Amino acid sequence: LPLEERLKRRIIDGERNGLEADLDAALATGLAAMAVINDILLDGMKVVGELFGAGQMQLPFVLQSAEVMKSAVAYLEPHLEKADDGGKGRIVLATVKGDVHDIGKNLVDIILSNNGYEVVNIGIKQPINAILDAAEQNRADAIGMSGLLVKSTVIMKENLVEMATRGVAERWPVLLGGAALTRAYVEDDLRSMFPGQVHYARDAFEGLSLMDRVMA
Ligand code: B1M
Repeated sequence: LPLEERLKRRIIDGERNGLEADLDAALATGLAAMAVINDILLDGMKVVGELFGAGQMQLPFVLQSAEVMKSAVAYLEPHLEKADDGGKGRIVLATVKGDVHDIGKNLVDIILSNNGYEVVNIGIKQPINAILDAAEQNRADAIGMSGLLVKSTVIMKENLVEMATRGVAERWPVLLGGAALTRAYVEDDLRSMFPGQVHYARDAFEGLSLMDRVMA
């Protein structure tokens, strides 16, 4: 198989053997590390999602694919462009309560960290209490919530309601992202009920440009 196809296959098949050599080979062709992630590896994850959704792939294999994806991102991380060294602002990032998906959240972490933000990544399955405590303790400038399950979109709404109830809606601009969200849900439904700022980020790069806007 050609290199790109082989790398994509590694994600789909959850095959780690030879991964690093293939990643090195991809970088040696002049591809940027981010392009390898976005244009090749994430394509593989997309196929994994489709196969799983269609009942053609069992969960343990999805997990293996996710592990290979994570290893690949970790291997590429030192090669990612680093524009800035922090100081642009601080964001608390979490995957919401009940949700374990963290590959997207961790990509957001990498992109923001490499572009001047300090990221306090508190992990997966985080209830709103933990998110707000972390934001308070770390004097965060913004809060980012990720979630991939449809039920996570409901949790995000509950989280915003809780922030409003506690009177902290205007304290932290909120960034929301994850595959189950839509722009319309965030910008029409959620925004109309939330007294503070709430933004939808389709991907990690939109997350970065939103942070740049929020902090300007
Ligand atoms: Co799960 N899973 N999964 N899964 N999984 C999905 C999400 C699903 C769509 C698959 C499918 O059915 N086709 C489906 C959800 C369906 C639904 O809710 N309607 C699903 C399901 C059902 C489940 C379980 C319930 C399965 C089960 O147990 N029966 C279970 C849930 C457990 C739980 O959370 N309580 C489960 C478990 C798992 C694994 C553990 C095996 C594994 C996760 C491993 C891990 O993350 N450590 C896994 C995986 C890998 C997937 C798929 C295949 C891939 C997700 C992924 O990593 N994508 C996924 C299919 C899909 O998404 N279509 C699926 C790559 C990643 C980079 O994309 O996170 O969307 P994503 O991030 C993007 C953007 O969304 C955005 O930036 C990134 C790109 O730059 N973004 C943000 C994300 N967060 C952001 C935050 C921001 C800004 C941008 O600011 C704060």
